[in-house]
Amino acid sequence: MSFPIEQIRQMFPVLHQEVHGKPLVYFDNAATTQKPQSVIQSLEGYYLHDNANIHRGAHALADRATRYFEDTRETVQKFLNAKESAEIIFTKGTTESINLVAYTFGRKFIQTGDEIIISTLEHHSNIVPWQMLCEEKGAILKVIPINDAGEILYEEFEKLLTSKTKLVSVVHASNALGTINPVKKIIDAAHAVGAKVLLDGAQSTSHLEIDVQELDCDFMALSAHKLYGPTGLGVLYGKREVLETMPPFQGGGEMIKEVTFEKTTYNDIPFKFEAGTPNIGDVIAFKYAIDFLTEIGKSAVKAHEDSLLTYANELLSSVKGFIPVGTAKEKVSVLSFNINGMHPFDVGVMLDAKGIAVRTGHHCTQPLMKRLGLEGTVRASFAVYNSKSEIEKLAEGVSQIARIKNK
Ligand code: 7TS
Repeated sequence: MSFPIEQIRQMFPVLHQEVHGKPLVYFDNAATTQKPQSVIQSLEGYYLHDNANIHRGAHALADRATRYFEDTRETVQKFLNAKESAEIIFTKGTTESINLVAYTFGRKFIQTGDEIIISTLEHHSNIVPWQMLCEEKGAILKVIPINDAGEILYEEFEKLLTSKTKLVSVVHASNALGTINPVKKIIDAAHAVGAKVLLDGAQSTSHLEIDVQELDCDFMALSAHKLYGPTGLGVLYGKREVLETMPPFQGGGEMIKEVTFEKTTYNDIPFKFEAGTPNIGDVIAFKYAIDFLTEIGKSAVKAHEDSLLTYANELLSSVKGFIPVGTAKEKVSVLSFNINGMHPFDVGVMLDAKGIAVRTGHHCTQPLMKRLGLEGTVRASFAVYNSKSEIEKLAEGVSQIARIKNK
């Protein structure tokens, strides 16, 4: 069966508009994806009919809101193939999920002289929390190097592992280059020295089949807004046995069993990590985003996006002055590039004038850009609703822009 691209595009109202008098081509999906009608309708329906605070009300609306909220937790559990829904914690996003681990697991288990390993490919949100922790604790941050294609040097990673390694925190798929890391190998090697592993799944979860039990990662962080869901919402998956050893993140309502002025006892997971009223409406709507992806099927999504990436590479490689950045063998649908002699921002503005939305700059990966000797790149990132004709528009646009400089 051919991929039902037109049917899928119809589900995304925002795509059907003109920008600067040109039909919108949205290629900024690694920053955030657009939302299907079902997600938008769920948000509207929640505030029209169901709005109530959860977990503590005796009335019908509170009961309904709680049920829908917990339905999403179960949907996420199945989506990641976690063992139980208690291992799914709702956060504000990948950034908060990583910070939660740094503040709780990190503060408790990482001491002076201990080591944390990350990679050169990391987003700032998987660098800075660990630097802050290392500074506080006198721990050591080690970085896995990469080759010029943007792939980590696995043998170098093995050399960095020691009995002092307490945590390995790596990106599953790079936002700046698209590289898919060999995470299963990384996890197994880290476990062999007794280290825990956190995967930054911000970019992988919308493209790749995820099975946290098979991967055996201890934590996975993700953002709903990169998965066709609402902004300001994310998930931290953690193994029960690890989460149970961790102190709470924030103190407040919901995360307690009993409070007296002398002593407080904490709630069970996942509630121990969900202090205060959560983002109820967005959590409820997130279920529809996952259902949307699950119905199409991740393997069909990946095949479609791979074909877009291959087509884009094919068309753009014949453009004079086109310099691809990040040529790893295993990639998600991210195409980073530069045009010889042009600043990435200027290319982005010129593409925008043609209705084509891309991102330019360092993509919150400044150390990676430094390693590559670049100030930044132009990044086109493709999603399930993008089409081959949009890739042709990108290639045509880039070709026109490149001709100005590279005659
Ligand atoms: N990790 C990776 C790999 C990311 O791509 C991002 C966001 C984050 C963490 C942080 O996610 P947040 O939802 O908490 O902000 N990446 C991008 C990007 O590539 N362009 O804009 C945001």
